[in-house]
Amino acid sequence: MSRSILPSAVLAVLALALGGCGDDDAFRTDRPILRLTLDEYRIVPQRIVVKPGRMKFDVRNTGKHATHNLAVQIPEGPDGRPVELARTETMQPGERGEPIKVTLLAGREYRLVCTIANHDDLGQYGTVEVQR
Ligand SMILES: [Cu+2]
Repeated sequence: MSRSILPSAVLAVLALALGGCGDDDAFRTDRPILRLTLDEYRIVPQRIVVKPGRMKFDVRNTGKHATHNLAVQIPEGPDGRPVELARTETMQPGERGEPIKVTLLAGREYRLVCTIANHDDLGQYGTVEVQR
């Protein structure tokens, strides 16, 4: 059983290493809508820069075998723990969720994450930076 775990762990580490290189690879948009895809185990695009205001997150699970969702969080709330602002329903592979809307404030950086199982640990997270 542990044999099947190892290759995916190695792939997850490789994915993290690849995702970490290059600092100017953020997706930038002035529009109030973000179309994101979820798969095993990523949020695409992973780094996003937007303008302040009401943002619509239109999310699809393009993965092959796992369910996913998308939560928008403030990384550190008053008690130092993440605060969830909104979360999509759980999507089956190939499914598109009902879009969620969140008001994003200038100067903040929000965290995106799939809250299912250990998908966060496997690399399924991202950021939304809000610039004027
Ligand atoms: Cu997931």
